[in-house]
Amino acid sequence: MIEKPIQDAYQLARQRFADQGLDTDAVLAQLDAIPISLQCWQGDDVLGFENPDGQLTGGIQTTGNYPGRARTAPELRADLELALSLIPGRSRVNLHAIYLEADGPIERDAIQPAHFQHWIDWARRQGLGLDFNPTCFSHPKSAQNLTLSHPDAAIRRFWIDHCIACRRISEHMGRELNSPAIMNIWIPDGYKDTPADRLAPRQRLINALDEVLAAVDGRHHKVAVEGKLFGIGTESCTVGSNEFFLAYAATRKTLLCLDAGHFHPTESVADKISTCLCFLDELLLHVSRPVRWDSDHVVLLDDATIAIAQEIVRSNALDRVHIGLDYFDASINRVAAWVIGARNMRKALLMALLEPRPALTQAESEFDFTTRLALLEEEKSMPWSAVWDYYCASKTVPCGGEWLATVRRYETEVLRQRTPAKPRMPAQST
Ligand code: RNT
Ligand code: ZN
Repeated sequence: MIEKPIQDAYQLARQRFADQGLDTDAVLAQLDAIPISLQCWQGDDVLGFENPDGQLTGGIQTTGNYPGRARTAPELRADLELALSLIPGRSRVNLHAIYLEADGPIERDAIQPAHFQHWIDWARRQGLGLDFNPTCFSHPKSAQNLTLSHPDAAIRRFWIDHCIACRRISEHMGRELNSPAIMNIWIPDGYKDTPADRLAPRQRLINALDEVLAAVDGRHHKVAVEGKLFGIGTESCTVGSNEFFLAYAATRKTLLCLDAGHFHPTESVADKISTCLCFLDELLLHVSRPVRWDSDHVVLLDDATIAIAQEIVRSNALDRVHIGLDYFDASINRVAAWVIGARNMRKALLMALLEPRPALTQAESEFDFTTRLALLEEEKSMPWSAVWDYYCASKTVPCGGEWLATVRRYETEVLRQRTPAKPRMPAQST
């Protein structure tokens, strides 16, 4: 039963949007069906369960020591369940290979679908799709920040075999859950200082990736590749640069992953979407928030996120652009971090779906840029938030900040009881 003030506000908003030719009921049905993939690694600071003493390496970093990091897969699933109950709409869960559940140590080139069976069973019960990624970092064999492009053929072989094992697992997940798993390959490969040879590592990377692609045929998973500007310790050269992977994806017909934190700070990631759609069938997004560097802060409802949503909708590409979140903040409640970022992404999509598109494109086609600007600015103060509240209420998810009380209760009852034997990160204020 939806409360009267929410109903009333929605009816008024519905009329305002109808006056612009928009059917908000239809928009909400469309919004609800857009999958957003939640990154499991926000829940445990990208540490995984492969090795209880494992450290995050590869030039990415989580900062903060907020209490309550998930230490086991059941804890992580419980935390995800709470987050999912506070996020309206269709979600997926994005895993990395280090989130396996095995009885003893198992090398990454030997992981099997069985190591992810609990995740698959859980996802089926929750009605979720899974995405799955090789973990080419946080491992002794990635200590030099070189994996698929490593000059040593044996190390390269190890990472190729890891990626092939991950393709089999992705394929299994997609088949089991009847929803293709997106398998994103991100590697940390690069050099801190100016390399003498930038070409050879890139050629090795092409050959390694080609082997990974040739090894498995699959209809139930899709391979994406993710480029990057730089990482900590690879400031001078990133082997898998954005140009490298754009060209690779276009020639090999894989998906390209655009991570919002992987470009120069003044570049618009949103603007890249339509260009990529001209040359690629499908894209993967890692929606994130870089603050001064690829810091992976929680996604805000800011201009950058709204622009990304607008570009997907304006390009009619909701079925070609897969939306995943990629941030990891250990300085705040980790469940709240998921909820805030995922709700913001979906709010941005709602705003984009509520644009008066025919009027905008007509103004543009008539070179009436005055009208175009006026419409775009007036759009910002249209009552989209009343539509959002009604949507949340209809999904029995809290409309506004009331969700925080639920997270706080869980923090007291569950998260703060998880005192780790020893902190995994340098102590910081909480
Ligand atoms: C790193 C990439 C990569 C990772 C995750 C854990 O810069 O963004 O996608 O963040 O896969
Ligand atoms: Zn990413």
